[in-house]
Amino acid sequence: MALDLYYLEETDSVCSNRVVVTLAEKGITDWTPHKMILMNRDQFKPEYLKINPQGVVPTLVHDGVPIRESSLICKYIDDLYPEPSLKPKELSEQYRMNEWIKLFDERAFEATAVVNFVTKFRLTVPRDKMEERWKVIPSIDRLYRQKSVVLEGVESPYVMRAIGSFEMVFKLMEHALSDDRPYLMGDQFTLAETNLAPFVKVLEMVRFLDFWMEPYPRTRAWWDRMASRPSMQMLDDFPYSAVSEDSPHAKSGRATEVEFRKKLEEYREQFDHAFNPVD
Ligand SMILES: N[C@@H](CCC(=O)N[C@@H](CS)C(=O)NCC(=O)O)C(=O)O
Repeated sequence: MALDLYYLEETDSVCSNRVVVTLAEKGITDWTPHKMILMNRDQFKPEYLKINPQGVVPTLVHDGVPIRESSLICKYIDDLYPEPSLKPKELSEQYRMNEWIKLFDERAFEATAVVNFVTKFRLTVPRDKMEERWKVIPSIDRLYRQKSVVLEGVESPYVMRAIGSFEMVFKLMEHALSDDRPYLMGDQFTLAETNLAPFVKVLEMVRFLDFWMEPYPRTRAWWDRMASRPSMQMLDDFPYSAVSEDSPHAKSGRATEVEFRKKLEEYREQFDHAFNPVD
């Protein structure tokens, strides 16, 4: 059996990291790495577009068959190697896990990209480099989002949307974890964890995690459990990590913190009442 992974090896490459962390959690090592570099436009090379027509990373190729979409790749890997299983046994519980993953795909992915762009990309990538990138970006959604966030900073409406998305995710998590379960699905560590932890990692990289998670102590404890796992610690060895206080993520995050926190407070004042999970 041949498993080839086309991915980005960077601490903040969230979609690739979902897959890398899932492989590590399952103890799978016999895969062939194909490291991609976005700045070299590897994702738009004809041979890559054949396996991923949207020109996005990652792609897993299993015996010549391409599997796309990071959350689906993680499920595929878990089905391909049943042990140790990263999904609950009960069908209804599998559905619940998939409901979490759908929420992370739909809300947390874009929110994480916005946090990364309003900090590191906005403050460290030269504007002419961004303009070059925007001229050839194939997705109108990404173009509007990136331009708005880079040009308007925290005043971009996408920033409020991102705050709303993470707030919704954290409120749902805090509620689910209120029975002191260690993981979202109970005692079992599952794909719900591997599909969210790389996103939350970016909040840690830009030093937003401590203030953002203040009202969510159980979610914070969940994150501390994630952060202590070797599969997550491995990400700190990748390029662009933010262990150092001088890293671009740490510096640009700290430079944005005051104005970002104001937006978070504004959101909580206006919308906190609007969404509160109950049993
Ligand atoms: N929904 C896709 C999204 C993949 C995605 O957007 N990947 C980013 C890197 S994290 C990418 O390839 N960006 C290409 C670009 O910026 O040109 C998935 O989950 O796999």
